[in-house]
Amino acid sequence: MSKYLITSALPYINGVKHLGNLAGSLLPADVYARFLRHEGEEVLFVCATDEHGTPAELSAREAQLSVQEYCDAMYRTQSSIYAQFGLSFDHFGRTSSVPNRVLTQHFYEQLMRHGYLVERPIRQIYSAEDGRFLPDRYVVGTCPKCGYQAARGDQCESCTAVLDPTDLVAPRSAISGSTDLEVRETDHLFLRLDGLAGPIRDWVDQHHQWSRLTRSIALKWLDEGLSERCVTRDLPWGVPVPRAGFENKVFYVWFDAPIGYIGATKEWSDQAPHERDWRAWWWDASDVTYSQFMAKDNVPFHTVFFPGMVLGTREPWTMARQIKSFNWLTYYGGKFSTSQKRGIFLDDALALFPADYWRYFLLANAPESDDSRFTWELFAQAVNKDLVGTFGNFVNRTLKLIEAHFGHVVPEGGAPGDAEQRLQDDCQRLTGGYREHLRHQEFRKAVQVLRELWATGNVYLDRRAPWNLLKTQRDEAAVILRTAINLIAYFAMAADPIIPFAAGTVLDALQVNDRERQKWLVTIDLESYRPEQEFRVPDLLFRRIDGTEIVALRKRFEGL
Ligand code: B3M
Ligand code: ZN
Repeated sequence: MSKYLITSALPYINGVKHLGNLAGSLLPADVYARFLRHEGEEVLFVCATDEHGTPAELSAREAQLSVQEYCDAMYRTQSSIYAQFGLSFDHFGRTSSVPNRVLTQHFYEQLMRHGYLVERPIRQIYSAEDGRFLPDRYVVGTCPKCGYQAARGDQCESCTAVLDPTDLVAPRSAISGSTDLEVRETDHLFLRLDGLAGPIRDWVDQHHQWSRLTRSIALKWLDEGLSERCVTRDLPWGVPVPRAGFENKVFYVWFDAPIGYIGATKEWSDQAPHERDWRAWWWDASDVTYSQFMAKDNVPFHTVFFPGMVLGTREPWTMARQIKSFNWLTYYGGKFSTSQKRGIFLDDALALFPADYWRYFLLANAPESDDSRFTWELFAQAVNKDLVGTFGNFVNRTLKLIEAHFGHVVPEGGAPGDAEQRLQDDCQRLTGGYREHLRHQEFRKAVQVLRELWATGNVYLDRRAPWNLLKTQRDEAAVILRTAINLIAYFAMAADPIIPFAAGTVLDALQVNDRERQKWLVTIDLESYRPEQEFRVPDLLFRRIDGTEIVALRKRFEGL
């Protein structure tokens, strides 16, 4: 028996996230968690807001709040948005929590003890015009590796090279644009990644099941050779460094952020210490299978940097077995941009359409093997064709027909025939494939099969045309409709990981009880929802998005 630990990359606290963040980590992690729970596995799905670093500080300043107040408010906003999207976290924590501080300082002690942290003087960039040290990402310039001209001091967005600000050619302040930058010397701590390269590579080599994207990024980093990385910063906000002379410094945000996965689990366990044990998931836990979900720019930190930290402690922390990474979701082929107000933020998305519409589209078009495009036209097509036209239509026409001719109970009829047997076999085969894809975290393929499964319902109804038999062969019509209402229950159960709200509405209307729901899709039995069981006809599950609406949405979101 294995236990499944699932984490999504921790969203930054500095504002409401956009559809890309949902598509590239939070949502697929949720689908996987929901799927495994249905499969009867023991699952722990944790996430948190990533609250340290300069983006938090600067956003707070913009909002004219203290950093603490800003983070408190934004934590509430983000939590509520994720709940509205149906993200089924067992716990959604914060990297600024006490458990995370304690754990981060523990990692520091261990790494120090084994000689993987060293103190060195560094030359830091100070901007006279801004009156402050410039954190890495507020120094921009030309990437020394690929020549991209707007590379940030921590990472080049174009080639994903991880950088130090002093690596940049022609650096300037991202705040003021000033090139009047001066270098001052101060002591910082460095993680000896160079000394950890061997163990990290051994660990990477043990994971051939990673996708090509994840592996290639990890290997590229390792092949380029690892060097020491500075893990402290001259900032007031963050996890304090418990060391003489470091009173005004904190840990670098990427040092404490991944520890936040453990910190969030500890928060969860502290809420019910007699029932929950965070150590059972993280410490010497060989029965735990751990999957991480993230966008590709986070891969170096999860395949090299954080594993290096973990290996350097020489303690038995759980390490990821699967690292599922995603390419970009684009808005009409371009980058989602906060500053240019291009693209769709999650609060706007929820105000426009129900969460399931977004979930369905983003999973059907998950940027798995390549970037994928969001366009309103594609969005409307997915909603209109698949949700309204296939699933919604099948549910609606079946239940309406039964209601009109048999009332609100599953019709009684004769025995199922060959057509029903074939249908059952098809469903069994399709759900088998669907479960395989979800098990392998192949979300696009899973949705493709789900769509095929739904389509079998409409094909069956059209072929058997029960409406023609109601007068002359009422018994036969009853068998067909009884089979069809059973299909609805299966379709909804299958859909639950992808569109949980609509699935819940359907299962509630059919009064499918928890015991039935727990049977999930393992054996399809189109006779299990019995005659005489009562149902309600739910309101229309989905609504069409028409052409004029699309035009208006395009205009509203086209950006500056
Ligand atoms: N907050 C970056 C991001 O949102 C970062 C992820 C942390 S995962 C430990 O892309
Ligand atoms: Zn570059």
